[in-house]
Amino acid sequence: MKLYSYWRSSASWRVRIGLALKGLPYAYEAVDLLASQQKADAHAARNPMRQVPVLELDDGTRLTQSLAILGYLDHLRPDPPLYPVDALERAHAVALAEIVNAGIQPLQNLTVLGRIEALGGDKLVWGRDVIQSGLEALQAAAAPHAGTFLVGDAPTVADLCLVPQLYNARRFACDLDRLGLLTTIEARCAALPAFQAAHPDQQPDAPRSTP
Ligand SMILES: N[C@@H](CCC(=O)N[C@@H](CS)C(=O)NCC(=O)O)C(=O)O
Repeated sequence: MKLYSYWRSSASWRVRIGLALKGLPYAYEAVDLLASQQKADAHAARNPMRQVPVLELDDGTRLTQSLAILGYLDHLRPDPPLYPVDALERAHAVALAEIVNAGIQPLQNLTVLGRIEALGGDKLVWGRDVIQSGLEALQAAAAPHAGTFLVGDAPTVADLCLVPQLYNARRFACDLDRLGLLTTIEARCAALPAFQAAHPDQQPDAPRSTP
């Protein structure tokens, strides 16, 4: 398999965690979002939304949308499950994942921030506000179901969405003191090798710091 990814892309990061948790090997193909490589026709042929991630299977089939890709990985290798097997737990996990996937990340992606700026708005204030209010809603929604992780005692698709979104929250200077449940769970995720391997700084296209 080949993953088209960008080191700081939160949606790509979700898929990298899923691949690592399942121990699935893959080739990494960087798409430089800052150089607008996602806008090129070659990438539009992979994903008409001109976004990463794209997971290309060995037979050339291309999968897009991180949550759909994670669902595919669960069928390919069910253990450990990213989507809980129990129907209610699954619904809770998907609801939390969608708060990030549909309710936060699309409001602060590169294209939207560029439009805010072009319209004369302050993209950093906008980004901070939508991430802050979204994560506060996520925390309130998670509280009744949380165990060691967001839903129960093993990482689910919800945690795979949480960790990259908190990274973005720091970049936008959100107030994390109000998000204690989320940052506690983030720390538990960060202790796991799969989450460490998927971190942006570990990716081949991450800028190398000069000695
Ligand atoms: N819902 C999509 C979101 C994909 C997405 O927004 N990707 C961002 C990076 S995290 C992107 O490629 N942005 C490029 C752009 O905005 O031009 C998914 O989960 O895969």
